[in-house]
Amino acid sequence: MNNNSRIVLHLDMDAFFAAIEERDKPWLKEKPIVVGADPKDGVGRGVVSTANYKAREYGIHSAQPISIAWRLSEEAHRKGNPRAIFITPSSDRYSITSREIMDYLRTKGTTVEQASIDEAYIELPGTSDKGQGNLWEEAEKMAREIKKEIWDKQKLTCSIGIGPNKFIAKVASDFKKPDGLTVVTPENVLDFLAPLSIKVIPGIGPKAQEKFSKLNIQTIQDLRSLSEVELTEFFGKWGIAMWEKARGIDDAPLVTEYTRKSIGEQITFEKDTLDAPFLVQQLQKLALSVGKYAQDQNIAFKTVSLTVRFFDFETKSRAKTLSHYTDEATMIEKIALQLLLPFFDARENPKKKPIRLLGVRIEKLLTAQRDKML
Ligand code: TTP
Ligand code: MG
Repeated sequence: MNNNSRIVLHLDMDAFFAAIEERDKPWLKEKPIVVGADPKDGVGRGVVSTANYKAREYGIHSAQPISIAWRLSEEAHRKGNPRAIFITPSSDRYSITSREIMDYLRTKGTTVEQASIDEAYIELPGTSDKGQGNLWEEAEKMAREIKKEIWDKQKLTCSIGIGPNKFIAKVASDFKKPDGLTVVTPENVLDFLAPLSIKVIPGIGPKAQEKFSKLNIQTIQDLRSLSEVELTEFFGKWGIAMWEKARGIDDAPLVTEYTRKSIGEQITFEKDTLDAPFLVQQLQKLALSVGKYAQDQNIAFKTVSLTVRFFDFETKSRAKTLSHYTDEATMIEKIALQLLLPFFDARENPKKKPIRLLGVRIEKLLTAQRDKML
């Protein structure tokens, strides 16, 4: 085994928002659960945030229009299954749980990267007198400990992947879900990847998949038939990264400082509207929520931006950048309101078009180093 290989662990919580709901509300136990916008008996707007694994059996998934999720649940019901239970997200509880889990993980390793609300990478020191073989066993033991601790403390399950880099670790954590643990040692990397869909490679979305499918390339094994030069011709600079990923090569380091570029939230209304008091109130809610998230994460910002989508889907974004960073949540509301006002008159909305969606976002973020614990 290669003695210089890294050991990276990737953890991703299972059906995160839905699992928290199931844990906190005993009457939801073992039921199909969908967290997302209110379906309003099938005419609701907005999307699914997530669904638990029972609801996924109905074909329901993240980012799907909530009206479709509703239809799938009704369809399942007609076939004799229980209807899915639809729940509006309560983000406070999710961020508290996330924070507790992340803080716990920071006690397990010196290098921890929080990659989203429910996923993190941990890099283990890669060399030891005990030799690499032992280190991989230790990593697996640690993963079991983490899973047990998260279950004992939070009554939630997660899936963990262990590999020689971030890419392999992430693919491995997704390999067996829920409650999975997959270890891919350096000598198994090529075999592990070979049969998987090229979709697992970051950057290969539906468009690239379509391109590849014309070349009869579906799996990573298939992808290996293309040379670096061919891939570069097809995909420009992405080509080399794809060639490398197909062979399990990834040098990306963990980003231990929280490096998100922006934080935002948006809301789609039941009815398109230009009712000023209502829109102002909705904007305040969004600003408050973004501000709270930023505060929870110790993030300061310089820019606040507002997105307005009209009933006909024309979308305008307006932003204001301050001269200094601030972590004052009230600034978000203040600036967002300033940006919204011209939409009530001819400056931004001469035809008085009703509004379908509002979004508030903070950008140019400054993050406190949160990895200094232990
Ligand atoms: P994911 O980890 O992508 O999904 P998950 O944890 O619900 O399920 P899995 O077992 O497949 O990991 O996202 C974490 C949370 O982020 C998810 O619970 C809800 C939220 N989320 C959204 O709000 N919208 C989205 O489109 C996605 C993908 C996630
Ligand atoms: Mg998850």
